[in-house]
Amino acid sequence: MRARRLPNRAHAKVIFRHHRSNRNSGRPPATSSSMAAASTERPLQQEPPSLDDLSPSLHGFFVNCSPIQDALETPTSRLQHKTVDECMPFLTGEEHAQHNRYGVPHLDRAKHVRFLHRQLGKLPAGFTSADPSRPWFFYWCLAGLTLLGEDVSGYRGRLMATVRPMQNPEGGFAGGFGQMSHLATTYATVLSLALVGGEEAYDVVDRRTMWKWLCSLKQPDGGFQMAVGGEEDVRGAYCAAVIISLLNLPLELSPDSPACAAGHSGLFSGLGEWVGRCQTYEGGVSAFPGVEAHGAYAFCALGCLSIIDSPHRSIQRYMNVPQLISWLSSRQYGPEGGFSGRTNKLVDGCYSHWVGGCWPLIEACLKGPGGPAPGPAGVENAQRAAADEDCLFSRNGLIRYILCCCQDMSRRGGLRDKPSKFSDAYHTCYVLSGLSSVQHQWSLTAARPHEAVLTGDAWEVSPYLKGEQIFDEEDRVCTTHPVYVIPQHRVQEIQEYFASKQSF
Ligand code: FPP
Ligand code: K
Ligand code: ZN
Repeated sequence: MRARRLPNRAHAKVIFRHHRSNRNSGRPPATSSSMAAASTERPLQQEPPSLDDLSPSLHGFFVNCSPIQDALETPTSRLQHKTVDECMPFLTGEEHAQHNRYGVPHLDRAKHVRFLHRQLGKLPAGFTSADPSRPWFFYWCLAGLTLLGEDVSGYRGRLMATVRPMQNPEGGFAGGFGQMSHLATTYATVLSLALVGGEEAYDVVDRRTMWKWLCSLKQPDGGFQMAVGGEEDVRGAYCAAVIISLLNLPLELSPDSPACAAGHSGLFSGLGEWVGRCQTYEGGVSAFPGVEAHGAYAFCALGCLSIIDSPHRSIQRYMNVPQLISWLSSRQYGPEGGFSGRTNKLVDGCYSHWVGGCWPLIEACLKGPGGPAPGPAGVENAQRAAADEDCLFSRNGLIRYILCCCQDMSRRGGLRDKPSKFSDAYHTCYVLSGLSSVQHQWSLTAARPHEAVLTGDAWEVSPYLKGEQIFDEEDRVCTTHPVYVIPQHRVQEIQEYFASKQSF
């Protein structure tokens, strides 16, 4: 019997809503002004860093609270102050048994690795509501382990056996046997298969039915529905572009696609325009045209545009880049150093990826393959900033938020949204992806000749070494492709395998 379920929303908040979200540390929250006093009372293995130690590497913006304070108190401003108070003792090193002279603790690899392996095993009953998201857990854990330098190919057999029954005869993967195919679970499954690697893993995917199913999701306005009859949003645009380009699917539309009636002839036709319509008056990107901009959707938009053409052409063509940069820049908060997902909301470790992961794509858009691309007026200032002062945000501010505030240093391990939240697989994956991106420098070294082809873009990566390094070298994590968020060689392997296949 086939149980029809509503398409599941991907955000982990939904998955973890039954968990207690606030942990009472049994200690009154420290305020920023009580910081100095508190640090002299509590003996530490090392003295907390002085502001002089921090200032060469961190702008004052990340050391002190903003001198400009809005006098109007609202629930929003109270929550923001509470978050600063919660983070401060972690940012100064006060909360950490060990830290370096910048107040930054080590990345506790062993604990995070153990946490992720545990999340791939049998989970407690509280996770039943997360059952339709099982492919997400595979992706988050396998991607997280890979970022920590673990070999995940040993999971190949188990993964193949688990996802095989989740593939539907109509194409695509569901979150479980007997459920409906969904773009998010299909995306997570395809990436998981790519992560474990190997031809037998790639061959689990039925590419012919996958192509047919994607054609049925392609809409007359150019976008993609997440499931047949489901919502159409920018996650769909990104997931579809990732799946199509990794599996080397034909770009032609099947004549029975709902998009054909509107004159579209290809899976990517009208997609850039549709994504462009999701840019809001704030400069950010919303789930679909007309709603609130959110960081997760900015990444989906830029990722999708970087697949349908080289980013220096497609992002410039479909987005107002100066406005997007202005909105992305506003996501980094001081003194926390982390990113928020939207205006007037709080920092959260997962936006280290959703927002932090936008920066390499923005840089590629501004610089193009070797040298600035000609762009509309207003882009030049940003180009100059990206060219000489290495980046458009504070790398050290973000690194400090991640290592100081996002690690669960207890036996549990794993990474988290902020100190008062529990770690989970979703945050572990995306905090580590963000850490990887901020610790490395990506550049587009070659571009495809024109948008009609998908191959030819070459991305190069090196450790980011400019300026003062506030983390220890052993805490640099592995690299991950800025568009696909799996290692570059895994992207290449799956693409080469399917490129070698003549047809379905
Ligand atoms: C708001 O949550 C979160 C969203 C509106 C977006 C969720 C989407 C994703 C995480 C990305 C999905 C991407 C793919 C590739 C499927 P909130 O209100 O709890 O958080 P906030 O206060 O930080 O906005
Ligand atoms: K959040
Ligand atoms: Zn989060």
